This record gives sequence, structure tokens and C-alpha cells, in this order.
Amino acid sequence: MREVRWLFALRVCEERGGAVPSDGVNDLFDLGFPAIVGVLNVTPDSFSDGGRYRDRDAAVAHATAMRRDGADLVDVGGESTRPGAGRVDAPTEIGRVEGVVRDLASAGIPVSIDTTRAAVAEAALAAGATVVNDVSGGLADPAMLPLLAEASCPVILMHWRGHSDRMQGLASYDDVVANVRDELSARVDDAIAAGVAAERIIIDPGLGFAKLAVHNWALSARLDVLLELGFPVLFASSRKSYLGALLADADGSPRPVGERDAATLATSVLAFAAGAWGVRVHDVRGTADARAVWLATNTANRSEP
Ligand code: PMM
Repeated sequence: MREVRWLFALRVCEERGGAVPSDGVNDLFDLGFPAIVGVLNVTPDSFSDGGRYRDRDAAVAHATAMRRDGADLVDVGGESTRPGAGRVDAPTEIGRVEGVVRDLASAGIPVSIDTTRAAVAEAALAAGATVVNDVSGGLADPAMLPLLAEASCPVILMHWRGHSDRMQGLASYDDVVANVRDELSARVDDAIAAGVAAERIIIDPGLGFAKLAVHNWALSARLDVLLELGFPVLFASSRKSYLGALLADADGSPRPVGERDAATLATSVLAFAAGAWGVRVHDVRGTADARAVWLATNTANRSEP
């Protein structure tokens, strides 16, 4: 069945020049191909797209383009989580995301809300978001897991150890892969105990969150260990600083944020091959092309000649 869906996806993919459309939230867990989650930060200070989509029309236009290019979900965030970032208050965060979410939902674009606050998640769900992406995995706000249980929406639980202003001081592990697996497993247990349905949970290793480059690479290399927990895995490397460090100039200057998409694509394809459920990226068009190549390669030896 999975092969059949992939072949279908491949044909659609070829017809659309690389973009694989999906029908929305009901398909999210059974797309038949890896999901692409497009990043839309409506913040002044996110590390990659901060300030670009603060204007509601610009945000909607960018999300529409990402959807057209192959995004299965657009992830809207109103609070920067870049290392060292301070917090904004909930009304400010709601004010940034609510109108954009409403516009996208009414345009038929599937939306996830990237927030650690239950009040923001609740406002976004009321405005039409269908997925909650909590980078704290339910830890930051005690009201989040009960809300998610009540909403019975798909949830992304990311590995997290603390807010951005202090997280890099928490990047200490005995064995990062085992520690992240165990801590994510505890987040999943908490969510299920709060009433979140297991089949609605997606997990995420949280690259860059309380992690040094060496930790990110170790986790990227061992997605199989996280997959053993039995939940879909979202891989979110896009433009992160460990890629900038890898590609640094001879003088040690990191590769600028806007020039990390080729490296991001390489990590995304490796994640597809490892069995990731999906990737969260800024460059949706390039990722859709890479996914088309990956699907074609994957299905070539299964199709009729
Ligand atoms: N990273 C960022 C924001 N939200 N959500 C998930 N699930 N996983 C991530 O790794 C993640 C996230 C920070 O990156 P951005 O500034 O590009 O949004």
C-alpha cells in the first residue's frame, strides 16, 4: 500500500514539477511520502526569516508560495527561539499569529502553530490551525497538554531543556542519543497521561535546542534510535548554526544563514532515507525537488519497466 501511494505521489510530483500536494490534516500521518513543513516566522528576530514576514500580507503571500511549492503544512511562529532570545508576552505572540493563521486557514492552507503557550495554541486553533508544534514538548506551560488532549489535534513534541535565553548552558549529555530518546519518551508518556492520543503524536529531536554541533550530528546519524520509540519523527535542521559552522570559511567565519540551503537539503534527504516522517524547512521549493528525486529513486526498482 505504501509503495502504491509513493508511486501515485511520484506521478503527481512529476506532473507538478516536483511539488507533491496533500489534502490536509487527515492525511498528515499517511501521506505516503515524507512531509514538508514550511517555516513561517512572523517575528522581528528569528535567526533566518526574522522581520521578513511581520506584515500580514507578506506572511500570507509567502505561505501561499510555500504551499504551491509543496509544503504539506505551514508552521507559523510568533516567538523567536533563536539561542539567547528573550520572551515576548502571550498577547504579543497572539497578536502576531492570529490573523495570519486565520487568513491561511481560510485559504485552505494547513497550519501548525509553533508555540510553547497554551493560550497561543488555543487562539491559533480557534483561528483555524490544525496542528500544535510545541518546542518544549509540553514542559513550558502546564496548561498545554490538557489543551492538546481536549483539542485532539496532531501535536509535535520536541526535545527541549529550557528557554532560549539559557538553553545553551544545558547542552550537557552522557550519551546524547540515548538521553534525548529517554527525555522525549518521558514527554510522550506525559502527553498520553494527560489524554493526548498516541496516534496524534510526532516527535522531534530539537536540533540546536540545548545542543552543540556534535550533539546535532550524533542525533542526525541515529534517527533510527528515535524511530524505535514508535512515533513519526520530524527533522528540523534548516539553516541552523551547526550547518553554518560546518561550512565556515578558512578564517572561521560561519557560512551566512541565507547560504545554508544546499547543506539543509543534504540533511533532509538523509533524514528521508533514515525514515523521518518529515522535515521542517525554509526552502520548500528546493526540498520538494529533493523529495521528488528521492521518491523517484526509491520507487524506480519497484515500478513496472
Ligand atoms: N526550530 C525552530 C523553531 N521551531 N519546531 C520544531 N518542531 N523543531 C525545531 O527544530 C524548531 C521548531 C527554530 O528555527 P526557526 O527560527 O527557523 O524557526
